[in-house]
Amino acid sequence: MKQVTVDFDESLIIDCFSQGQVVMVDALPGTISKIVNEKTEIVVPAGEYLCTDFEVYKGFCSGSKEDLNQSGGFLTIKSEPEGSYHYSEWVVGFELPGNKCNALKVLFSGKYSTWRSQSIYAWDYALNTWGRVDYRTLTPSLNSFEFPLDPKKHISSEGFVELRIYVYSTQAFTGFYDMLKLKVS
Ligand SMILES: [Ca+2]
Repeated sequence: MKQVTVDFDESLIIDCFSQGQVVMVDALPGTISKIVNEKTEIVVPAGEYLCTDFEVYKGFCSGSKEDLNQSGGFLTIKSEPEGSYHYSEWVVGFELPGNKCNALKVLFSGKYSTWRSQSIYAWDYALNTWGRVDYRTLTPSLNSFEFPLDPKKHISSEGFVELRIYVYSTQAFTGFYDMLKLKVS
């Protein structure tokens, strides 16, 4: 909540009401005091952040979220057949101690039993939908890479970030996920 005093203007009052904000007329002629319900912006300290949870929607999983926290030890997901394709689909959640930063990146390291094209989506809190943020083919050797997210779209007002990892193929496969973190700078 923030109180500001602005020059009196009828259109401003109407506009404030239309946004669900509270407007109070001040005792001083020609001015009003406006109570604004501002979105609180909390800056996330620079550093690396580990996932808080994950959920597998398609595929057979072994391992835990701790496997994603550092190199060595894999979270593995074996694809699940459905119709004439094999799928793996899982969602990883992060909880940042804030909702604003200048630069946000995903750090990923993993491989597949055989070459597979992997899509990573991030939940877009502005559009309320998944948006694809990375697409590449991963090899059976460890693939380590990073890519940016948009802090304005991909962090909720409560500091949540969600990533969805999606792969499908005509042939069965297994994903070996070594590391999945966020980096804030
Ligand atoms: Ca690991």
